[in-house]
Amino acid sequence: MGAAIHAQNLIQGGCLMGKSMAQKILEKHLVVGNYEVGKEIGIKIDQTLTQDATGTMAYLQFEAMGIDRVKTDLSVSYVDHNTIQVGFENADDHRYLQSVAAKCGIIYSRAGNGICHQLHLERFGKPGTTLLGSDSHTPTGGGVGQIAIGAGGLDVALAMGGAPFFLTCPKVLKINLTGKLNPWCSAKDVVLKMLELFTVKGNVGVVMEYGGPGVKTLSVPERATITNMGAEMGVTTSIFPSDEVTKKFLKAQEREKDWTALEPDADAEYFKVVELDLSGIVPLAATPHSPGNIATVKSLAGKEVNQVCVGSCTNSSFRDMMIIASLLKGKHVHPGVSAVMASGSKQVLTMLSENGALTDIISAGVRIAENACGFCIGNSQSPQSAGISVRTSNRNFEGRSGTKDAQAYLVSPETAAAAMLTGKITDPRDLGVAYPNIKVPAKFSVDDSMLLPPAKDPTSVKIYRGPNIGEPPKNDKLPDSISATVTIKVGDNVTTDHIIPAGARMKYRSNVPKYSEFLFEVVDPKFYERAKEIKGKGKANVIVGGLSYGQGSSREHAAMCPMFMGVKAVIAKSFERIHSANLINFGILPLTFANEADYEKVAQGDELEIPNVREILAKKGKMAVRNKTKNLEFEVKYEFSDRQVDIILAGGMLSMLKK
Ligand code: MIC
Ligand code: SF4
Repeated sequence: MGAAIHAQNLIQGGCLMGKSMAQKILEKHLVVGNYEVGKEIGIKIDQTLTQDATGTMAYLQFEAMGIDRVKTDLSVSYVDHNTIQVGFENADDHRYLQSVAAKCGIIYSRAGNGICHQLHLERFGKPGTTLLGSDSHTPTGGGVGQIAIGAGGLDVALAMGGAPFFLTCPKVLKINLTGKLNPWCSAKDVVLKMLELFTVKGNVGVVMEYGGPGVKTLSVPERATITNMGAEMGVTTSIFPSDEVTKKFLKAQEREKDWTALEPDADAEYFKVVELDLSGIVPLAATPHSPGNIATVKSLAGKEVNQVCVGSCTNSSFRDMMIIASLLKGKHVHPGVSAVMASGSKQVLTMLSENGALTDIISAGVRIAENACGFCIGNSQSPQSAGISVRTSNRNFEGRSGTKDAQAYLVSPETAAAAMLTGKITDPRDLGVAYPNIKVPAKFSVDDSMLLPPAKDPTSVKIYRGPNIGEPPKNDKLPDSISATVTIKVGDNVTTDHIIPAGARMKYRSNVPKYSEFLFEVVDPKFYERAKEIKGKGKANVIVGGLSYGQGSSREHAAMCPMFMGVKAVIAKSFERIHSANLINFGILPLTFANEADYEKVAQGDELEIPNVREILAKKGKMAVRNKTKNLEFEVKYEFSDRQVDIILAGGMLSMLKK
């Protein structure tokens, strides 16, 4: 035994071990640096995706770079978030997006076609390739064996221009799946189990690679549900092998030619292997207000439910919707429940309509929303005051549903259907009916008519700019020393939904001065006024945060709007990957307390000073923050590559590119 461990160490030390899937793809795409865990690497991006809420800024930034046509193999601009269109803003944004796509060589997916991640999986995702998307759930593509990563719009714009995407070379963790899911237990329960095991923080810089004999028991949409919600754990991405199941899926989508096999080497090296027995999974739920608060559905059974929403990029495949349809067939939604369905794509909705399942859903009394994000982002279907909403989506942050005191529970389609019928949280195994046997067709309904190809003659396209479209704001270069006031101090697990809300406010995404008025709205509605006053006095604003600051979405407005309000630094116990990259891109310093206990040494309203900050960064020296109000000093840490230091000194990526 001892000898075996020794031999294993020798092999690891001598780097004779085989490669994980992540390593294979990353190495193949490496353009800057070496594959060395923890070091910054630059990779070539094959495909990009944007959605309308992050896309307008991404394309404005792309335009500002002065590049005429995208340099990727494929770039797609989806319209799925802001489809409600109350007021002119969203429609104007969509016209802008359509025209810029036509001119710059991008495929445009029209509103109504579906949710970016579901659509990309169906129509474009290719095993072995890289995908960068301006949405945190881009890792859905890991379901077909892509290295699919979420990023801020500016990083996606750069990738469209042919620049490498920079990331910290990740540690690869293997999840060894064994067994097979029992009836009523689904992929959603698997990822909720993962969230119970790994929580929503502490997984930055990790790729989760799924393997083992259990993999072949999961379909591509089931795998995609799992990789989709990897985002909630804060990992760089999650990936499944590309196997016969993947081939079958691509064939059903008339894309068999896109298939290639992908698997790790038999002796692949992982920093950790975690065993997960699918047959031990039971129905689970994420309870308010975090996807990481996991409980068994059984333990919550009996709780009265006011609303049930099915859909979102996590659970809106044909099979997911068929589960709902089959369980509702011939029955009615409980009178206490408002039930809503938003299927993930036009393809899924068409197939439900063709096979009659849509009739079963409508007859049961479910409200049919369009194929879009809808309820998931809280721009529609806000629950009643203090209402309990059961959802198949991936995030239940406070206020995200559009109702501040609502309680959202995240569950599988099986558990959602049970709540629709009973009006209570119900373990679906207790419904007392047979588990539906869903036959997934060998051929899906393929119709790409809502995917508009770019113009053949780009010179003929005039870019449409309605009054909602502003200029992307730029920052000044970093001052020699920072003299600032702590405008707000927040606790652990502050999400980008807390920093800048989505929902009804999202229509201002293309108008940064207006959108900035809603910074920290759900936490402290006075933030904007204070920040404005401090900025007016010629001082900088500083934000103080706890652990895992900036969790959740990729929205770069959570950095861009603070930048616009004069925020120069965020000092936190730790940061999430995408948000920290966005802060750097917009010239804001993400600093961590060298000693976590120093978090207590700073309060809202304190006057801070970071002397000689430019000089320190240029030399990568030790940085101290002076708290003038409390007359004390504490050390802060940063880990910036030379490239990142240059970006920060210049006052952000756009200023640097200009220079
Ligand atoms: C989300 O689910 O939070 C969003 C809305 O899709 C965001 C993107 C955005 O804020 O536009 C995300 O996941 O990145
Ligand atoms: Fe849309 Fe919700 Fe998915 Fe974000 S998580 S892309 S809002 S469906």
